[in-house]
Amino acid sequence: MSEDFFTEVTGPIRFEGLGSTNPLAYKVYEPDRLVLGKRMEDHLRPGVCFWHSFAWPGTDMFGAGTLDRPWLAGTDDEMDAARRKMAVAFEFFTKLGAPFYCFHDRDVAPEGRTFAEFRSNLDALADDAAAYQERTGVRLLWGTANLFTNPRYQAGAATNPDPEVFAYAAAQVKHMLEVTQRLGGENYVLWGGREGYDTLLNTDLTREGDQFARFLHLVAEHKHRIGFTGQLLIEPKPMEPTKHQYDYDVATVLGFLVRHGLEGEYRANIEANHATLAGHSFHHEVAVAAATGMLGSIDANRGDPQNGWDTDQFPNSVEDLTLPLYEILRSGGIAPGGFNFDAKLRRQSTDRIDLFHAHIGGLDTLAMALLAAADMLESGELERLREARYAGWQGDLGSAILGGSLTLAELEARVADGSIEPRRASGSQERLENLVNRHIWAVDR
Ligand code: XLS
Ligand code: NI
Ligand code: NI
Repeated sequence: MSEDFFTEVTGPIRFEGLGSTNPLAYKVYEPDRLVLGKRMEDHLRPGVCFWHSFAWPGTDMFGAGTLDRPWLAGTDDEMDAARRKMAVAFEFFTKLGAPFYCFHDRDVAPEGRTFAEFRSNLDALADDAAAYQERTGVRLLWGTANLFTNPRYQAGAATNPDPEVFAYAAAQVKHMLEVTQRLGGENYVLWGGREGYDTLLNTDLTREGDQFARFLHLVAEHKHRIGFTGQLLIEPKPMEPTKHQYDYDVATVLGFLVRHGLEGEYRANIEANHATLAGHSFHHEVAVAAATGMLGSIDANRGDPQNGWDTDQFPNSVEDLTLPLYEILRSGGIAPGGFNFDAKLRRQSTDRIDLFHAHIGGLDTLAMALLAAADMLESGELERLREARYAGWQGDLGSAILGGSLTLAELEARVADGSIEPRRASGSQERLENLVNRHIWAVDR
């Protein structure tokens, strides 16, 4: 089934360069441009998310849907509506020129009355998706199961006080993992939607932690059993919808994995707005993941500095994205992850074409940040200065300490006899900040 919903856009969005005033052209994003020897598209691996763009009508907690999404309006035949939604989504992916997409089971398939019905709806729509992928070349960056919308999950999925809810969530994840595999998905994401608590008064933290670990073990075991070769990813978020979410941030997730013997099975899907909700910068979360082998994939978006919730806006700040991209390049790239636009239109952006403006802007911003980051990495300036700061550790004392050949008492003796006399060195933060800005300002667009 072909669709013609976005009639204002006829062909794929093209690169026209910074001189172009055409709002429907890329100014910086040029998929085939080589950056550090690799195509821009292969660096960024951008993906469109199904939920915000096609499964959300523009509701907020005070108002009804505002967006023009006719397939979401009540209909007698839910499968027809779901097929239309998928047709429009693939029309969008191809017109935008996005190589990837992501979805939750529930974004594409009507729930039906029973799990068996849901599963067969999902299978039918996955067959459609496979045909669209084949025809368009668009690939699945990741799949995931929605374990948070249905009221059954009000008290969590794996961490629910009721084991039957755990079982239900397990069934959903098993099936969606298999659908993801069938569609050639390169990753599978677990966002702990309601894995957390609203109040400690009714919460058994020890028990819920054990349940969660069991769930993650089951998923990893099933991945190996079916031979899924993609990455398993956990998406940290500190709060919302629950008051406190267990997967608070990258460091917390890593600690949990290590404590439960799950290290090596999961990496992180880092979302910019979740980082800021946790009181971190996006740069911090990416850097922690890169430093600990946890870098998996990115949910690209941004929050609003004045609002304390997950506003999921499209990224538009090169300053904010350059350093995260620098960390990513430095650690060898984001593949098999990518940059999924987990971002939604503002509720008043009601024209169909707004979806294009949003993604074009997001892609151009990412592309610009990539260029600045690549330029900075190529110059080697930051790396040299960082290394120089730790130069002392290359000497005898440093290697002896790290090699484990010096005891606390021996260190005391050396300090006491005056042979160790530390001198302070400047951290030169402002100089480094200027250096970063120079690369952003001078980048060859
Ligand atoms: C919500 C999350 C969600 C995940 C996928 O805040 O970002 O969209 O990415 O379940
Ligand atoms: Ni997300
Ligand atoms: Ni989010």
